[in-house]
Amino acid sequence: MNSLRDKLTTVLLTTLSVALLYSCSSKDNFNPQEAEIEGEEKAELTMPPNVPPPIDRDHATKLTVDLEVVEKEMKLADGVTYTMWTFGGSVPGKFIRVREGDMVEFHLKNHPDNKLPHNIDLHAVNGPGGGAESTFTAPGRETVFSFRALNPGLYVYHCATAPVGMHIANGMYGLILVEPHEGLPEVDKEYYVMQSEFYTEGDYGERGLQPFDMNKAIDEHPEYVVFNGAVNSMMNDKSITAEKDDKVRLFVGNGGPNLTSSFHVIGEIFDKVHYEGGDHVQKNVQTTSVPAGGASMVEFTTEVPGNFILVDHAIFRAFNKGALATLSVSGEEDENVYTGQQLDRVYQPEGGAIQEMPEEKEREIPTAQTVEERIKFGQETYMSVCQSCHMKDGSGVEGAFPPVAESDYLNDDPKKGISAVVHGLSGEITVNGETYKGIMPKQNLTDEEVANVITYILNNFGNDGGTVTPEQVAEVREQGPVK
Ligand code: HEC
Ligand SMILES: [Cu+2]
Repeated sequence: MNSLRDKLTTVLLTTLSVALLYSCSSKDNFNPQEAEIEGEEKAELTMPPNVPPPIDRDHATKLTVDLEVVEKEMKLADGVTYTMWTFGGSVPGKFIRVREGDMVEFHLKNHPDNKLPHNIDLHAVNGPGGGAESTFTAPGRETVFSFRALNPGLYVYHCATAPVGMHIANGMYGLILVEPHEGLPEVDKEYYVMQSEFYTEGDYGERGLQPFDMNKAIDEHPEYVVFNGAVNSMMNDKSITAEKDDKVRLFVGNGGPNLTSSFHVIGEIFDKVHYEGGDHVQKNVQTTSVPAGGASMVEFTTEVPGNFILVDHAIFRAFNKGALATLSVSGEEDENVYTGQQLDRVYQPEGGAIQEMPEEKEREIPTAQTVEERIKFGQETYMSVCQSCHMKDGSGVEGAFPPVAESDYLNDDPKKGISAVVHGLSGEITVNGETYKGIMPKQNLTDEEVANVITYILNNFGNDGGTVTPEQVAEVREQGPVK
């Protein structure tokens, strides 16, 4: 008899404790609207790519946010500047981190040297205009309003003063994180990355102070698509960093004003994505959409060292408009995860070992009898082999492939051109005053073909002319790289 009662008691207790556990862990009755406000604090704001530290408070507070609008000329790309309108002196604007339930007292200050009025629409606000209606602020003024952070998540803020598109296009956006009251899972590194476009009167790379082009903005034809306000803002010594086996969280935003980002990190898989910046988590994601005026939190572990490139996978934006950044991961290689190249050898489609092959057949290459023929044959080689990188008109691709048109590097000594083709070329070189640090693979061409293609280039694209013979090519092949 006793044992039955014991059993019943056990069942009851178990049910009770499960119910208790459930109510504690998944829904703990936190009501951000009713949370008691204890004390007050000033929010720490950070410039990109930095993020303020996690909030370790276990209560809601009155949190003061001070944000100053500064209009100033800033670098958009090498040799290119733009008059940016900024929240806090950076593009994107300073990162704001608050806790769910906080009462945020927001101060918007418009520097007296500025020319225009501004305001702020924070997507984290429940209230008219997301605060815009309360913050219209002329130069030399300050406005204040307060809001309760009711919905945890990652939100965009932006200026909403007419013409709104222009204020956003000029750099007026940033991110505000409302941390859930229980906090976010701990990670090793957090970074702030925000994509946006710039519509300049000059073409991509055209030097000088570039004015805003309203027509290109309306047509949605940006010259620049960038992360954190400038081409190369997070490249080389400014790369964001992590160590092997770090857990990394990126707070990714998109200021637009027009384009949706196909955000991707080359060589990484997002273990978790809080898509659209909300509560839902999608796992094992390659590329996540970040809409204009939206955000996403992505998390991943850096299992192996190396450079991992952040891109908008609408890929011309990455390689031709600037949407590139680097996460540089240090640490020991781990062949259990990634081996690196294990082999690079001659490939014989017919299976050289099994079949009896006729003597390795030389490719049939017509021998040029005249310089004109050399140029003509050279053009064919150029169009089939070289133009994919150096472009049809020899102009190259800025920052990636040097021009062979009017190339002082080549004209200085055509042997350097021969060498690039027969031996390949890497390491830093300067062509017409621009530095390149690319890799040109050595090309599998005969002496005759190399003579033709270099002669073609020398006699086209505004170069100095001249002829290269197969004998000269053979010499360079013998003698090794010329630089
Ligand atoms: C896969 C891309 C690629 C292809 C294909 C390619 N190159 Fe290059 N080339 C480069 C890169 C990158 C450099 C610069 C290397 C560096 O920065 O050290 C370069 C440099 C050169 C240079 C010296 C710099 C200059 O601009 O004068 C010449 C000449 C040249 N290439 C000619 C050729 C010719 C001729 C062909 C075709 C037979 C060819 N390249 C095919 C990528 C390429
Ligand atoms: Cu504005």
